[in-house]
Amino acid sequence: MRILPTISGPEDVKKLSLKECEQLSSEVRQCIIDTVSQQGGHLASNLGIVDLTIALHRSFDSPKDQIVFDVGHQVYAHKLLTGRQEIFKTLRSYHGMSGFPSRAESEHDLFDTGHSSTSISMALGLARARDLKGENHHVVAVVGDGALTGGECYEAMNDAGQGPTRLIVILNDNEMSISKNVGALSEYFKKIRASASWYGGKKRLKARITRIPLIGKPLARISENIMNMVKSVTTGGELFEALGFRYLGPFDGKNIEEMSRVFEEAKAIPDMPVLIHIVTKKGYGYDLAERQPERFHGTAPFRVETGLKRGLSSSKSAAVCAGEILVRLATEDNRVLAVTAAMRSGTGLSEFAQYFPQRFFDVGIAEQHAVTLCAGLARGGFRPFFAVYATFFQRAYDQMIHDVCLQNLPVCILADHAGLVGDDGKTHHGVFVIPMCLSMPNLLLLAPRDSKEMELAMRAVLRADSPSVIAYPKEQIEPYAADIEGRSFEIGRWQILAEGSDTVILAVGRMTMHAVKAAEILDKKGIHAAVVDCCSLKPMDTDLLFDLGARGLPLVTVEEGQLEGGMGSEIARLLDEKGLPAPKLMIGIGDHFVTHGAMSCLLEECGLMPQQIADRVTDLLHG
Ligand SMILES: Cc1ncc(C[n+]2csc(CCOP(=O)(O)OP(=O)(O)O)c2C)c(N)n1
Repeated sequence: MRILPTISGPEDVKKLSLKECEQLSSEVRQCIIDTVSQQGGHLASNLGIVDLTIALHRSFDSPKDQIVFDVGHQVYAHKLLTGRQEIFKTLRSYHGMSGFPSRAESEHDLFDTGHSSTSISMALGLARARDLKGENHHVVAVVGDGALTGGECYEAMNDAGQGPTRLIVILNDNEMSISKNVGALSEYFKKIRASASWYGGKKRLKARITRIPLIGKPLARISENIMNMVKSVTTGGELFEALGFRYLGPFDGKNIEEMSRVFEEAKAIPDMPVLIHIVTKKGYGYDLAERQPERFHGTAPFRVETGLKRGLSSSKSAAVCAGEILVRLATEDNRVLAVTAAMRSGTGLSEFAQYFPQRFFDVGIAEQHAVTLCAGLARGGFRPFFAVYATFFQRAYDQMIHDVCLQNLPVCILADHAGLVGDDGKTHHGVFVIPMCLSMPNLLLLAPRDSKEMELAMRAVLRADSPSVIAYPKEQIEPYAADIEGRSFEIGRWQILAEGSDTVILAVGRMTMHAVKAAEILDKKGIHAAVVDCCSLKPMDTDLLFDLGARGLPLVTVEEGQLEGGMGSEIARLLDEKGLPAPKLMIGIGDHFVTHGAMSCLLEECGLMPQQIADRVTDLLHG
């Protein structure tokens, strides 16, 4: 009989025998494989954490006990065990289940998360709140070894180590971030894990002693006590002990019984934080994901038998284009360096890393450090390009202002995944990058509309001696608009993509293509709209803007980002300063967070599809 369908909440997990838990574990894994192969999603991390999740729900009493998962991409088993089996098949689809923790979905999800390295701070806050209220439940943070490369974890541990707050941190160590984990800490964990091989030896020795007739069993008990005493001396964890934590581990993340026992032990430790080191295997239970954990970290729908993606896309992502361009630039100019914060392949830098290993730096999940490192590299005479998803770049707001722009250093941020990103949803949309950057003095902010413009933009910033951000979307940006007569990309110059006598649509990035299509729709209705590509957002092309403003045609702005403080607002401010009328219509994302789902659904929801733009322009002119 299948066990998973009988689990409607953690209380049902607690009723299971150990053997039944093991059966549940393989059913959960199968369900995750089946669903992710249909829907896409984070596979390898979720497979690796199934047994640990079952052990957590056996020992802790969620939602009374509070469990916070770091990042939140690995909560599929948690969702399946906390009453969400029915909606699991809708994973990451529009109006379906989120791929990340979601407060709206369940009382078992404490925060809506998607960014890394926040769980220990969140859990410490919950634990202190508990103590202030005189409550006594447990608070648990589950954090990966990748997430533990993020500095915020150490700020939190340093604080927690002051005691006397009771807090349990579980280190889910699978040796992987998205790719192989990097840095001195990953070496440290390697040493601790190596000492864990001692456990295998210990188990074998115990089995052998137990088999000795008559005295075997008591002898095994005595020797285990001695071995346990040795354990705390030999297994490391000094780093965490120095931070004021009690360190327990490492333990086998496939052994539900052992983990349950350790969790019970940890629950009994009073008035201090405890770190439990669990060793798991990314991709566990699906051979292809075990062998290629990076490929299956996050995946599009795929065929289970072969691992091949369903529906191959022939076009290159913008990230791959950026990576290829960077290789070309690095070949021509040996000052060019590439930096990533644990997103080597995601940001298209794998090729660069192969060709120029000395000029490539993976700093771990440390966007703040990455930006300031770039400041140092630029100050030292180099031209660093930091390729980062726009949403994670938000982390480095102050570093960008204080360490880069204030120093006026030639650091270039390649802000990938700018705009909506689709099924990862609200934690991942890169819709704040324009408002975030428009106010930074000395900064160049460029948003090329396609791969051809992207190369021109990257070459332009290399020639300029300034801080810069080049923003581009997640998906492909194949050239689509014909060359503008003899005109090459220029910082501070916009490009007229279509002429028109009734209105002017000022658009940026991917929205320029939507504006061109909207203009075609309008044309059929007898409305002639000019379309301008505002590819240089800082500085803006004020000559052209004021000229257009002075013509008296109604202006419309279209951007795939927050309207507050965005391109339209800035254009309105500039026009107002000049005594010219503000745009009549500003299209973009309102003052809310956008959900997850297929990109087309989200663009539609935000009113950013060509037909919707055309309809609103029609209403403006004829309404
Ligand atoms: C601030 C931030 N930067 C980058 C990412 C992208 N990212 C998502 S998961 C991940 C790796 C996490 O590794 P780990 O914590 O070890 O978890 P695992 O997937 O190995 O279980 C990265 C880099 C992110 N979510 N947040």
